[in-house]
Amino acid sequence: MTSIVQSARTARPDDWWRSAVVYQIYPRSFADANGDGIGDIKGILDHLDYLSMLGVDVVWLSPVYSSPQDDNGYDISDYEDIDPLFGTLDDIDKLIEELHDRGIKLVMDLVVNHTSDEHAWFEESRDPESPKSDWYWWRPAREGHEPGTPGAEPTNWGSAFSGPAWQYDAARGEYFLHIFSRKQPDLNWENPAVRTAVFDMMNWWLERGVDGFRMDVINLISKPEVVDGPETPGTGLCYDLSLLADGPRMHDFLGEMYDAVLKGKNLISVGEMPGTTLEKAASYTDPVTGELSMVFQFEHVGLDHGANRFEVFDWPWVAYKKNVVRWQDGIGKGWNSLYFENHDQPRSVSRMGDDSPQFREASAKTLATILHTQRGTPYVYQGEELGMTNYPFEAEGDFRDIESLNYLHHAMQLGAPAEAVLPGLARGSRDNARTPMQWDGGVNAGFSETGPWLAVNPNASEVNAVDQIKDPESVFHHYRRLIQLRHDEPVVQLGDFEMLLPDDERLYVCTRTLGDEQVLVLANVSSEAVRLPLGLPDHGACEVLLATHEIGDVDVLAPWESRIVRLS
Ligand code: TEU
Ligand code: CA
Repeated sequence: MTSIVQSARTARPDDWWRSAVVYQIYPRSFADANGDGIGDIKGILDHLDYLSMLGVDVVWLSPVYSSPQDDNGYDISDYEDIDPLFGTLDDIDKLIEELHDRGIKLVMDLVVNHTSDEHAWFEESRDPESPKSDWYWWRPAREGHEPGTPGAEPTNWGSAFSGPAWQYDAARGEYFLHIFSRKQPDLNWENPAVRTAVFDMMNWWLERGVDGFRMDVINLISKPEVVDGPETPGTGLCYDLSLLADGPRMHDFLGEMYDAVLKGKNLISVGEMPGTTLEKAASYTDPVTGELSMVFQFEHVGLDHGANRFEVFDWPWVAYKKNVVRWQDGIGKGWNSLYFENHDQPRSVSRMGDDSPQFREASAKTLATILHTQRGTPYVYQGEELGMTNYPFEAEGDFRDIESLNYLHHAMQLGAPAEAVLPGLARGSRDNARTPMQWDGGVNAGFSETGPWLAVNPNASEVNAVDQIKDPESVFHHYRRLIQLRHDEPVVQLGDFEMLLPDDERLYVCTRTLGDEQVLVLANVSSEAVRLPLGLPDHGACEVLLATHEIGDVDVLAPWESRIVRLS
């Protein structure tokens, strides 16, 4: 259903973000200025010149708001204050100012599918007589069941963090919905007062000077009918998050948000949308009727998963290439975000590349070449620009993430021995992305004076920012050049995408075309040398825009070699 407001919308002129590159900071792991082992805003302030050198246009800052830190800040107890762990409102004002002085914009994380259970709104809501009694998803026990007993949950919905998605609240005598942890109750967006409160808060941040929002699981704000879903085999629960996604009122809610907050302000807005479809993503980002600049979709990051993210297979390149084509073509007039990494994904060089000492650098560069020559807005996650790798996790005590630990404990309750679960956890855990940023080869990798909250990767002496800044051939400088290329070349920003050799398992080859301009991307995604097949566009005498290796034989790509050449 298209509302009147939406159909009255005109194309946005404010689409500067089509040529931008975004850098994500996960503050807990970026830099610790006060020596408590946890990253903070002052730590970010100490490294702004690093971001300038890299050349990024926007910083997306993961949550720094008041929070009990059950999910590292994605459980917010006050949207309009900063957690003392990270600093103060003065610190954030300073960050906005100093970023702006360098021509960098700041995007805040907006986590409004749920709050913390320690948010005043939730505490009030637990009282059925309070004006906020309907601000969350309260439901009575399943009919014929004693409230609070096993199986009495209103539906069989499973939480993304294992176990039922309903928690019994003895004070209220009812259950509340939490798609994530039980300390993250879902807000009831059906209630107009909830929407107004969220929009007011967003405008409060815009008045403080921020330039946009990254919207956490925003396609979960409109829920489907509250009824049982199909059981995920062997679990007794329905764990399919996509069944809860993209509910019927998404366009109403986002349309209201657009009108109340986003419209006409030159902002960047990106909706994180697990389980969304290509068609939906295109509609959310349509330049005329859509509500958002772009989305994070999840199809490509699920390609190497079995039953869940802790069952990980080798990276399926042919399937990935097919998926790239599907999204590059299918998003149409809409717009996509380009990412391999963020704070929820394992490190790409370990997952898709070859993180052995011999090929780590080349594969990190080539993965970057592949991502940064697609159409869309590229995101760089802290440390990705250094080719940081997964951590060699072994024991339960090595992990910190609630998702990993809940999964392990839940599997053990169901009878699995820890040894059977830990290898999958090591490969799939979000903690791989959350080890401290490797600034230098010294104590705690230059992240902190103190032992950090999550161990530093033992390879910090070989993989760190200080060394890479000095080395013009480093992964860092490759990223810097790719970012420069996006800024300089309209064909990289906007050109049409064509995949060549779609069925080749070792080569990733594509062209981008804009008017008379055309570039060719050649990449070897294997750890063996590969001879290029006949029939590719003639490129031997063309201008090389960026290459990972000294070019010897133009028709042979060394392991993980990639080149970007100008065909026209
Ligand atoms: O993540 C949502 C999400 O669906 C996943 O990427 C998530 O990591 C989950 O593990 C699925 O397996 C967002 C945030 O990025 C994440 O850090 C939060 O934990 C989550 O929402 C809840 O706010
Ligand atoms: Ca600190």
